[in-house]
Amino acid sequence: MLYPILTPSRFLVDLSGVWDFKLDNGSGFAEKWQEKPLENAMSMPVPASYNDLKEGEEFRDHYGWVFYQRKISLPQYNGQRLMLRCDAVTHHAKVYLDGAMLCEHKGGFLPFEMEITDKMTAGEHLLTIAVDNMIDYTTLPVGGRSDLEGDCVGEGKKKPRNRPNFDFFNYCGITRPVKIYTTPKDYVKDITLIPELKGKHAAITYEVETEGNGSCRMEVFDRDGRKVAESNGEKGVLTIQNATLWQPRQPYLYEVKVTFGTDEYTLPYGVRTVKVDGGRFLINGRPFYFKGYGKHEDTFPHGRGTNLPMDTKDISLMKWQGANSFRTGHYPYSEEMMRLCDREGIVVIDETTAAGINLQLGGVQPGGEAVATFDPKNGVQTLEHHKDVIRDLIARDKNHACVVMWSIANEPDSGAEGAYEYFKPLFELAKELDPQKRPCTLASVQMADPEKDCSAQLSDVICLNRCYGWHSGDSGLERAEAALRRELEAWKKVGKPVVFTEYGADAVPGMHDTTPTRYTEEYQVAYYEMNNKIFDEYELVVGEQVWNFADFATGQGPLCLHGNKKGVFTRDRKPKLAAHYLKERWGKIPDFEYKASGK
Ligand code: GCB
Repeated sequence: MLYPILTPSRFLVDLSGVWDFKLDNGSGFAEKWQEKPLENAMSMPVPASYNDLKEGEEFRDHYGWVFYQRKISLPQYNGQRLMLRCDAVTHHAKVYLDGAMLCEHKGGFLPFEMEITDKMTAGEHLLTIAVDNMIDYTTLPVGGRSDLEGDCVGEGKKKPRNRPNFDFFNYCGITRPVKIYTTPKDYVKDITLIPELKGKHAAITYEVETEGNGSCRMEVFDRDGRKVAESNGEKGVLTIQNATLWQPRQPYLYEVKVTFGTDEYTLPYGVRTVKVDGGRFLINGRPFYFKGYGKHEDTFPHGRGTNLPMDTKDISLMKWQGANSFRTGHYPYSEEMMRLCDREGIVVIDETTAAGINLQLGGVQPGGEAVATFDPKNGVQTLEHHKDVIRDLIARDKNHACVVMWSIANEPDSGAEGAYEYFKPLFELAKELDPQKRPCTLASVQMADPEKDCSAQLSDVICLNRCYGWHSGDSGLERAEAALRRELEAWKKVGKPVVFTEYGADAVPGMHDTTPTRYTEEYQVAYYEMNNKIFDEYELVVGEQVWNFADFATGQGPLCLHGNKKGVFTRDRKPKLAAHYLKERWGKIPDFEYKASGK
């Protein structure tokens, strides 16, 4: 799926701005709110999560549908094709134009689009997007079953609410831009590029999907605008002599220009290869070491809404520390962020929305009884949707140089009965769909045992989310160290490279002590020192991604101090002590050859 851009043949209109907005108390569809201007509407910016933008619990923790609305009118586009595109609506959308439904979409973090060419006649039109934030056993991320768990609010009355089976606030709304773009009637629909290195040269196998009549021409330009390769036809190979490679923290992007009839589309493109070889993770044939973070799209008051200044700042902070990578915990990030990572040379592990496929964690069991995660009748019912998410994610991100691995899920119940059967087809699907055949993984949960965890068989790289010294009781760092060593010894037998995709300890900013104790900034540093010492002892560990880059919002709980405080930076991006510690450590670790032999 192509990112919408302005080109000599395509127009682009961004509908960001203040829209009308209303919480639905349950009567919105019955009263047909989509057919007329919303009465008593509030003002609401798009894009943004709505939750933190008005006051009160009723608003922040609203359960169910809300309506967004605005008027649109367009100049005539000379018979061009008109598309309406939503970059992300969390979690479920119904889109209406003048009261008629255009499209329905499930899943809150990937784009969807619809053709409106014949519908946008002259004059004003009413665009309504109804958005639902309900999560349950059928959605990704997974939530508790609200039908079974309505809260009692007195006199036997029940009030349903979301029960996230994950540790981040269930932000929702129109969180990324809504756009209208045009294309000629005969147009470029999709572009697929597969890079290969042949000595100093790059051979890019390409395929262009088109609609209508025309002939296809490909041209590649370097940074100085010099043409370095060209080809005709919808399939072929573009050869760049003496290619400059896209490297972590030393990115280089070519521009690939596709012309089809009168249509033109230009894609920034980095040439690099990725491969797992024995115990090593190779980028451009050299053993790479991941240094960086698990992140969230989480800022105040945007929630998960697009925040380009913060994305830019985050990458600047990572570079300041010598970090080279992050994982998109726990959903695909905005296309703007992915393009930024291409530009800035930040390596990305690209994760699906599959958080919470684990009924051993969290109070999501109906009536309190234990339910096995993959129990066909009572367990999660996410498989088909999970496949759709993988399809849409790869369709969106397949050409990004920054993406080096797909993470199929975060902390699923990967050792449970039925886990292998659930995940095998998903790994196979990702492999089949990805033209570059990137490695696939899942971020495995603390209690996963290498003997039972299906990621031992399915993942190309073992990704471990481990909190020895934090979640593992109060027995101190010394015992935690021994337990971590024991676990690594067990993974050694599997013979695959290991990346720690999460390890972290909460630290309340400003809380200090001479003896490192939990929640102090000193303990967070001591925790990282211990973990990193062990990582350095094991050649199979080819990366460390700290949890989390910054403090972030979560639901409420007795052990939760206004959100999760595992950030190395505060939520407004001020460094804790650990930020300086990691800067010093990562400053000494090269991107390549740190664990050269990978035993
Ligand atoms: C995890 C989860 C992450 C949590 C983290 C924590 O394992 O993957 O979403 O935020 O633990 O801090 O507890």
